[in-house]
Amino acid sequence: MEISTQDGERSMAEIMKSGTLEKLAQAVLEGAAEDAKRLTEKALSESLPPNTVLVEGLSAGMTVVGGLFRRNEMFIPEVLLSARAMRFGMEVLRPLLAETGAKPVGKVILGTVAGDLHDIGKDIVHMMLEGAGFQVFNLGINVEAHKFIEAFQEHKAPVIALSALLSTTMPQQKAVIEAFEKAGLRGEVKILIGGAPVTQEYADKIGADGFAPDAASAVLKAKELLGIS
Ligand code: B12
Repeated sequence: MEISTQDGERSMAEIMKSGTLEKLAQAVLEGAAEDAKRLTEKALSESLPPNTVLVEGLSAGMTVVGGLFRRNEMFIPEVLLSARAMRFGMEVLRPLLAETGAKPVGKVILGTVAGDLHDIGKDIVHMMLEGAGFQVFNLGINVEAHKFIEAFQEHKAPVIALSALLSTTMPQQKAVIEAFEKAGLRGEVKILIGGAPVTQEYADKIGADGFAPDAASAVLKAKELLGIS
């Protein structure tokens, strides 16, 4: 890593730590799952907060992957290897992010909508919510609208969080809202939506209660929707 003059202000320990995060991002980019796991553990052993390791290490790598995929410089098999590497690191972080929340502050039902198989961002939202003390019922990917209703009837979670990564599956977020309306349950839930192509404008348009652009703001939004400060 190149050290600029600005780095003169930082301690050697900090520079070494950021070096680990860079290597971790690189491991995700290269799809090196074992390295991603090892570097996640190393970053934690350097006392970096789990959240920093997630955002500045694992997610940073995946953001680069996103850009390369978009420009056709990286292809699906490689993207899947990166996703796997990210997951290896996430498994190390999961219990640590979960244990930072003292007692459950609320319940959230979370899922990727029908027709959509993307789950990396959703699972980060899951971890961050858990870390903030929420109990999360993660329904997985490709979840039909009626499954969200069934999960609500079972768990009585007041927040339904919907992930969509494709412009073709965004309308499924609307379909879930309509399904709650049809079931006469719309007034009992707050619907939070997200995913790379989703915007506040879209949330307003389909009558969702909230939108958040990333996992950290998803936590803030979920709290806001439940009136928790
Ligand atoms: C990884 C990936 C895949 C992997 C998914 C692996 C997995 N297990 O998830 C694979 C290879 C399977 C895949 C397949 C496809 N993909 Co894809 N994929 C991506 C890629 C490169 C990264 C997505 C990702 O994981 N990002 C990292 C995470 C951390 O970010 P995120 O998902 O945005 O999540 C954050 C926020 O959005 C938010 N968030 C997410 N969910 C939620 C939910 C709530 C409630 C809230 C509040 C917030 C929130 O918080 C997260 C964390 O901060 C994106 C490119 C991109 N830049 O997004 C394309 C992308 C999403 N894919 C795309 C396409 C076209 C496809 C395919 C159709 C390709 C094909 N021709 O087959 C298929 C569709 C499969 C399907 N039916 O779902 C397009 C979508 C274009 C569009 N607007 O519709 C993208 C944008 C790439 C592109 N530019 O072309 N893909």
